[in-house]
Amino acid sequence: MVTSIESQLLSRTTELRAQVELIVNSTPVIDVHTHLFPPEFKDLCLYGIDELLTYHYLIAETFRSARISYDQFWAMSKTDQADLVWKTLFVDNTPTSEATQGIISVLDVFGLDTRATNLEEARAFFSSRNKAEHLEQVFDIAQVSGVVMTNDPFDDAEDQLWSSGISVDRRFSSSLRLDSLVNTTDLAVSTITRVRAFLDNWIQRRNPVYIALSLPPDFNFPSEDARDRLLREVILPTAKEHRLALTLMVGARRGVNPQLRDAGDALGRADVTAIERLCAQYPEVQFLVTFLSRENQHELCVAARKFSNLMPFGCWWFLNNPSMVSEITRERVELLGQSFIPQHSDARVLEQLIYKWKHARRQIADVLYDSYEQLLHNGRAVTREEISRDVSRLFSGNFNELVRQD
Ligand code: FIX
Ligand code: ZN
Repeated sequence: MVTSIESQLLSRTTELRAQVELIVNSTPVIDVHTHLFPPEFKDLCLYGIDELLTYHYLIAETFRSARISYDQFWAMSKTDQADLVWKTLFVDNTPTSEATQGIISVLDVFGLDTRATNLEEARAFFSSRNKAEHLEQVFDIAQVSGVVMTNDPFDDAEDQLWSSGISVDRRFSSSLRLDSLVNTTDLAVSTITRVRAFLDNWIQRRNPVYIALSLPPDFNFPSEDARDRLLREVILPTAKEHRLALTLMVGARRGVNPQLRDAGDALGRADVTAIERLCAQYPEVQFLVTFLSRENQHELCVAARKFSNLMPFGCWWFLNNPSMVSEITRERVELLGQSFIPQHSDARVLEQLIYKWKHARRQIADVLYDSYEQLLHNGRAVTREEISRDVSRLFSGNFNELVRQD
């Protein structure tokens, strides 16, 4: 039976909202940047309440309210640290920050007491879980079809695991993260040749979906430094030769407070024109780019309008808060339509997939609804199929097209 297009048009706002929410919540997403590892990676695969509570976002927040020195905190065991985080942020205070609300979302989804005075019940629950079944359930709840890992080719622990012949869960794709290479300064010509051969070999064996690099706010291109040489002589030629996209994450100021360890990084406003010059000089390379500073977001959208090899992605780290996700996603929809990747989770602990995607989907659904509602007001209604097509493009289509290696 052929139904006329008129009968499929969502011209009532209540029905439109219901359909947008349904589609956004049920469309599988590819998580394009995480720090997750599959169970085959043993201790590198983090899950459970103690790992969740000792996430560096929560450690930074704990130091703002607990009276404890850095040395005292780092001398504690992981379970004692988790107890302190729970008491400080969830018992003595109300968990209103995004990172604390994330813990509440995770406990709630598993039917655990979100007002508990200690972690007994949560610990018993997570330790009773079968790892493989737990992973299935988390991916299912989060509606995540695949995640991209962050793989350091110079990390011995990781290398030993790869080399032990494990077969990696197909939902976990690898990415070649080159921060540790860029932080070295020894750049003899022989080193460049050796590094290129080493990376070619790694790529052949590990089959990454892209090459990635995080950069400080003062990143410039071109420039007279060792990083520029590595980019021109190693990273860009490798990306070109293997037809791999280059993911650039710009604006992290590392180690602003080293006492906080992983929680000690901050951000700074960067220069988007450096990315414009890269995109112009290397039109055959696809660039996936995210900036850490709120102040760079609008400029990134405008740059993406000028270069079709530039794909903005994610609301990274300090921007992964509902107010920022809403603002940035609105800006992107208004300037780029559906030609961007709205979010990545940056999850380090498995169950974070649940809250990071639940919270992101809520903001994305709101933004999309408002945009379709405006379209309706301006004279055009959309259909369910059109909403599905748009959400699939945002959640997986844009990424799949970019990393296609044919
Ligand atoms: O450089 C990165 O990939 C960052 O995402 C991390 O280094 C950071 O610690 C983080 O987890 C942010 O969410
Ligand atoms: Zn990350």
